[in-house]
Amino acid sequence: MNSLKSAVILFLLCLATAARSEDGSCLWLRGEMPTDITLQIDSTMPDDDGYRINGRTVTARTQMGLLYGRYALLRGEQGESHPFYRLRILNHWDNLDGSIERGYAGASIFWDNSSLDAQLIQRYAEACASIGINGTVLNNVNASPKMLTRKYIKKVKEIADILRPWGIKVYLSVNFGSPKALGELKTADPLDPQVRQWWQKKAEEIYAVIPDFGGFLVKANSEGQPGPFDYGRTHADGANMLADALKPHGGIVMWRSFVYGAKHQGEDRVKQAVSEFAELDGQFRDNVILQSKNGPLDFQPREPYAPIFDHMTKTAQMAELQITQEYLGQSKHLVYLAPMWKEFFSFVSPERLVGIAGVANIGLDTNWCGHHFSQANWYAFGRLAWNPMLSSEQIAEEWLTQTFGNDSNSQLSIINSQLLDVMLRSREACVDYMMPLGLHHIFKFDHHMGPDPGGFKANYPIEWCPVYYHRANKDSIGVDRSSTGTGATTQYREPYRSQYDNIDTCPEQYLLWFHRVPWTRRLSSGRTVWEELQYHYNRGVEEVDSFAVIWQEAKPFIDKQRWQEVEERMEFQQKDARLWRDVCLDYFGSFLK
Ligand code: BDP
Repeated sequence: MNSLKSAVILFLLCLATAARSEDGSCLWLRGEMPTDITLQIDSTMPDDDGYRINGRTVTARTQMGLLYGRYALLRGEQGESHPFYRLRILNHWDNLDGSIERGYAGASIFWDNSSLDAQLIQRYAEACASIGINGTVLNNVNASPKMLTRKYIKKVKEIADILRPWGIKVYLSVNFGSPKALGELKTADPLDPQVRQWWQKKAEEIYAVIPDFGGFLVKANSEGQPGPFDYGRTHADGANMLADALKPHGGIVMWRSFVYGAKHQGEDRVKQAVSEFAELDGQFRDNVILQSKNGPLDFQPREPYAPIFDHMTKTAQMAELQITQEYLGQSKHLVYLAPMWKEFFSFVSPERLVGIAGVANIGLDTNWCGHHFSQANWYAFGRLAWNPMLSSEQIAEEWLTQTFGNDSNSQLSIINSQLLDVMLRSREACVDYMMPLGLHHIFKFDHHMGPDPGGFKANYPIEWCPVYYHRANKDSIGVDRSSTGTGATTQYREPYRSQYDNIDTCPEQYLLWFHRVPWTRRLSSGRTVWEELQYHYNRGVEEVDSFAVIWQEAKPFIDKQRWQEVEERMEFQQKDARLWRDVCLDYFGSFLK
């Protein structure tokens, strides 16, 4: 009864919001709270912003717990809940000129030359708080040194002041070379006393205006960014220097393991994080967290888990997930990402991590995320960061109800269950029409939208060229990463090491990732590798076609504007899936003629 009532309240609330914003979109749980809820503080509860809901009474130890609990009540939750992770952080790859690296939903909500849109940032904060997100990195990991100048620190303070009531701490990405790049010192060597002092002073300057500042995120010695290697130092030297500067203020350093092309240039790219970091385990300060992408390459539609998570047993670790769909159709494809993230958690136990970061898909577009269904990925990220045990299905159901409404007796609930099915199948469909059987990184150069399996540019690093990732010829396809090949399988823990190493036991979804396979080899279906590729590419296209049929059926139940906007993208996705299939099958098929 209560949950039904909440759902109805929620729906009305969403409609009201939609009308107000004239964009037809409901950003879950935005707007006024119902007034018939009783709130109680209970100082005996664990100190972690959790809550207990009993009927219409919310009990928590902290004000934030009460806020989270009220949102949970609106979702129809009952009982007690505590956040699994202390750090639930969005990473915005926003540049100071307002552009967003890998952003597909308009310009930055934080940065451009005009003054802050405080109302907009507050709405963002509410949406984040409603799903438990409690931190945000405000700028791109490819960080401008200017971020640390007085002008921008002042702006960060303004943003922090707006986010604070919603329990959201701000963090900044920093450029490791800042003291030198800003012309203040001649070096950025982490062991140089002047450099260490520069960072201490910088930390003091920040904390003087933002006392609850969260800390720094760092991309160092990767893709051309400066770092400790520039001075013959290690990642630990670099991270510890920043950690020491932040420590007196309670700040943390999130140091990224997404590195390649520096110290281990020439080595199989998927091995380089372990090569660079494993030997440093145990050398990091206790306020350093190593932040690693879920897979060892780069946010592909499907990757095996990143083995770095197995290697760092004495170092705190966070997973970095990509909410923005750089490699999964950007803002044009309906792809629900929770199943991909749950797949990751099935290999890397949530207990191994101290937090989760998600590369945001948020911009100035009226619907925030470009594609209405991409909002579901922002939502799912927050919900999984709160509780990684939630199922993809439950999260999608919650999102659908809050977005399109719910009435258990109506046609709408039938449509919602069909849309749920679409969402749950969408990631596998994307893998099928883009890169099945362990294929990876065969995207067009630079912008990564669309297929280019034959891509090669002599003036580009080889690990940016699609041909490097499948190495197809007339006999075989795939990369031999077994113990007799590049040895990437040896970085995995058992039983995966043996399983992936052997072509007969390697799961077919990773086959071409770990093995070089003759086109004529028969797979479990009885089909050859070539036939199996065709089967998957065709299945992906058929799946998207079936999603489009369901979307047509949903038309009477969805407001006109949102239906139309999704419809346009759905048509594009159908065409794009065909393009992927046709280009890839033409290209790979050409080796077999
Ligand atoms: C890749 C993106 C690039 C990012 C990089 C990173 O293409 O824009 O800067 O990852 O994570 O996925 O640092």
